Amino acid sequence: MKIASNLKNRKLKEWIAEICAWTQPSHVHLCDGSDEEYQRLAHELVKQGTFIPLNPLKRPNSFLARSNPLDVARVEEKTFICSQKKENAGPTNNWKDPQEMKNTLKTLFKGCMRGRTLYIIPFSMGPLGSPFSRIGVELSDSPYVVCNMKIMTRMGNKVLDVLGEEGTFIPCLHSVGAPLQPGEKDVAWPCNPEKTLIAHFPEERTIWSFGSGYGGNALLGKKCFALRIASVMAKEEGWLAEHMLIVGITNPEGKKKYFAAAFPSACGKTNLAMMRSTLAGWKIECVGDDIAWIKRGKKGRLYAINPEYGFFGVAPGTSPQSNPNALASCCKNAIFTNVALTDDQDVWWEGLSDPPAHLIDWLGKEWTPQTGTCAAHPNSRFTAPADQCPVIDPAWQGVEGVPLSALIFGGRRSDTIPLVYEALDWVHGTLLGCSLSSETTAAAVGKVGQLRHDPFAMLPFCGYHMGDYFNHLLSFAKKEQNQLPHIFSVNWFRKDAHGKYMWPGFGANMHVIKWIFERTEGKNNARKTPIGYLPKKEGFDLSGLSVSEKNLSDLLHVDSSLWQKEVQEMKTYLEKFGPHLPQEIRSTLEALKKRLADGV
Ligand code: O2Y
Ligand code: MN
Repeated sequence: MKIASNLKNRKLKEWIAEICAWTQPSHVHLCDGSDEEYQRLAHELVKQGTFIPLNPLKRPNSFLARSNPLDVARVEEKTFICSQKKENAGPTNNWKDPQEMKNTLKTLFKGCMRGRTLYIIPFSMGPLGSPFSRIGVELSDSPYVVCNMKIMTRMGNKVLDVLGEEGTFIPCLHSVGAPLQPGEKDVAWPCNPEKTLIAHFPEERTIWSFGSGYGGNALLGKKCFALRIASVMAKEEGWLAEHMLIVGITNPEGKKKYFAAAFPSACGKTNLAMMRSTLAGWKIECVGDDIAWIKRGKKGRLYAINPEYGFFGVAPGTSPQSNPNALASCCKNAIFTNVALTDDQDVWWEGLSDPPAHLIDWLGKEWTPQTGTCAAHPNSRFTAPADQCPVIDPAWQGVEGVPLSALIFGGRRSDTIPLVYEALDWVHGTLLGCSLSSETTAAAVGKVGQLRHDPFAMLPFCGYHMGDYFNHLLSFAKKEQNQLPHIFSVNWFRKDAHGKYMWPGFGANMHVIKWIFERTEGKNNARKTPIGYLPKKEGFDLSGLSVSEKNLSDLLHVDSSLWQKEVQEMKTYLEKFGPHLPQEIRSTLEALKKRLADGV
């Protein structure tokens, strides 16, 4: 088969030839990343029944896709880290021997693209020309993936130019796992849920994904590359690949600082990334909503980029009240997956507005409010270009990254964890990240309200032993400690004795951000407690909020007996990392226990 002549990279040509021979696609297409190419593919997807064009007067150049109901989310139980040694994957990852996994995958991939086109998708994670950026090439038989990758990454010819003849790239192989027999009619969402496998080979730095066309399983630049493989590269090369949003905060005097924040799912991460501030004079702008690549820069400061180019946001719950900027981001040039379709060919999901009288639901069935089911799938998504976000930060594409003044860890906790507090130092801050946990919501599988540990919100995304990852974070304290960002914990989800939220959340979170901003300025607005620095009540701005003094006291109270239980819970959890748990984390936890017992 003839492969495009403008492919100059020797390794890439060899790899493509090998994969074509194995998977036997009917056609090969090298993606140039142009708008014309996107339109052509979108048109084909409409003909195929994968895309439904939306009303151009309401939602220009936008499409709805409905997936197979068995292919609706990332599948952690089918996601593997295939390191040479099992120990290197650690207790939080599924592991398979790399040779064994390759053998399984080779069988699955043999002839799997028959009757389909293999798309060559060169992409850059990070702005082209940035020292942070890394190149990947995804070979996929899904045109839906190509269209999403065009929005989510910098993609096409310009990437091949940077790659040149000898540049290195991360090979990412993807197939929906549904070859077509001659004359066989395709389905709208080809996939192979029984045989789905998402495999990462950290030593080889390759990704193989089979059987799913959905989100994190198929858009391999995102979770597979920018977190799992990048976390391994980051450890070896001395940087960090984090599951963090990045925001720029400007105070009324015009001083700007950047913060990065990690939250487990269902904690309002995208809402914070694009928050509309309700605090007069304070502005918040979005650099990224999901992933941060962080490196030491000038004078030992940490600088961050968002390696992505778009948002793959969860739709349900996104509304003019909760996140008007997310809605504006997907007002045009967007792809919606598994949301409901209105009678005037627009999109709808739970929480957007009052339910319309009639819809077509995510399964393509007639729906009315009496139907009694969700019209949109709880994990339905919008894919939207980041530069359509009204509050996108002017520096979001800067090649040097933005300097970080604070790292924030937040979970959904109805008790114990105060609204906000600051760690004593980097090592103590690392302990906050290690012990991050959140209560499960209806959006997740399993029981509602159960505590799920999710260290650094990286549980499904760390490509190596989590204990070694803790150690890697600690290694940053060894140099130029005074330049490191301050570390904070936040909790917007505290409930009172009647089960009512004590903090209004959303735009009001800017009051917490203001306190954090001022802490990083060295303002004396905190009191030292056994768990860290908490706001002095008089140092916390409640202006314009209807939060009672009593609620504020409770939100900022450290309950010693609850905290002693919390420490025990942390200890039990962290022991699962065995000898990989850094001694400094153990001793920092012991010191916390002692401070709680002593009350100082
Ligand atoms: O289910 C999926 O494939 C999407 S998962 C996702 C998408 C965007 C941002 N974050 C996540 C996540 O699981 O953390
Ligand atoms: Mn995420």
